[in-house]
Amino acid sequence: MAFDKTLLEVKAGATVKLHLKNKATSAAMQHDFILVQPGKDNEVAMAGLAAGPSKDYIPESSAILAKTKLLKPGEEDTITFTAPSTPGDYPYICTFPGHYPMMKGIMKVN
Ligand SMILES: [Cu+2]
Repeated sequence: MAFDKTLLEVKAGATVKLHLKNKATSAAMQHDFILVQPGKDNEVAMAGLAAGPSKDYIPESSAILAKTKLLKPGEEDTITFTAPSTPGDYPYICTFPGHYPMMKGIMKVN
């Protein structure tokens, strides 16, 4: 249970195309990719838990910069977004319950 890439590097303001595929085989293993403002990973993970299954554990939050859908095993999603204009290390997480401690990475904006 992890992202296969835990470090992504992009240029500030660049158009980023991201493809996420859930390669899990267990039906209980659902995943998403949620890119957040620096320092907001824990807050967004907790808000995801509070949002619950009816929201696919994806909260409404101004700290979220980009997100995929919540994917069941075998499903995939491609998103296009504009990278932040401010350089820095932006965390991304999976907000499915119990995954956040292990499923996270950093998008380095240069
Ligand atoms: Cu996950």
